[in-house]
Amino acid sequence: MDVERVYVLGAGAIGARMAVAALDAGWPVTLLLKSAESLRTFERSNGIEFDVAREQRIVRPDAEIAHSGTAPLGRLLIAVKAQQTRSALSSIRHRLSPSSRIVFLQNGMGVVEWVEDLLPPGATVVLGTTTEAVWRRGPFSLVHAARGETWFGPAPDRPGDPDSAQPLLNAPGLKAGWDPDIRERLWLKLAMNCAINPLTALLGCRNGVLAAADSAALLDPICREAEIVLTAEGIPYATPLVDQARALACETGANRSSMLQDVLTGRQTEIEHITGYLVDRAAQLGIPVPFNAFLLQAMRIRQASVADDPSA
Ligand code: KPL
Repeated sequence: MDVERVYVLGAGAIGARMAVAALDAGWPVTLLLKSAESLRTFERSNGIEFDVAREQRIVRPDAEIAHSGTAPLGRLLIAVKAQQTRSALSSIRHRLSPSSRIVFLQNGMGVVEWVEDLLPPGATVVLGTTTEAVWRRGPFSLVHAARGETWFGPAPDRPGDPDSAQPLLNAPGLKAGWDPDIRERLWLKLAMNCAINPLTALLGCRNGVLAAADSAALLDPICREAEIVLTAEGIPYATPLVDQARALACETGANRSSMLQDVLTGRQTEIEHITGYLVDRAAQLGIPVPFNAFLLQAMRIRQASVADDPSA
């Protein structure tokens, strides 16, 4: 098995960014693409265009169609959108084995539990979360907007060790670390995504709008509900979540949230793995979260109306 090669499933903004980081760290990288059409687009683009600090680089990983490859996947980074994980993983299941090291780097929570039956027993599974700000100008073309932090840690009830994230832990240009209690970081990121993503997607606004004083009335009840769930989960938070959400909305003010981008391009959103996860956990814990439940339902309707009307 080629244990040194890093396979990246999902060549969106984060997947492609991490492919660049692993290549910069000296690892061979192969992008696992979903179709012959995306492979053709990749071949035409001649690599990944990566704009960082106003300089453009072309970085050249290898690429192949995910389902038609046969080489075993020793190191796999999963960076597809949460809702695509089952179908993407099913397409490469025949290439996984108990010695595979699998890293999930996505928004949302609960994905590993959802795809558990597709993972080989005993495989090492690591979860990651990132605040790297990268946007996609087009297929295989990225703009690095701001340097964030990327953290990895073991998935619950699975063997996980820092070696699985090695290609990214020491990558130049990436601020990355290992946190044995990654759950705290995942919950805090989830809470921020619950606060910012559905509101921006429903209002059709950039993140910065939520930093304005008159948006506090909207963010506040969403964050208060999340605080009760986090407390019940034993997750500490240093400052009120509404303050954290406003600060993040301000820092990323010019961004369109990933959920707004999905709505605008008619794609399925990650709502079920973000607000849906919070609402499910709250129900299991007996905590009422009416504002988040409202947003979940409103987003489901918004998403269905986009699917119905391609011009929406
Ligand atoms: O993670 C994000 C997202 O858009 O998914 C935030 C932090 C809200 C930045 O846009």
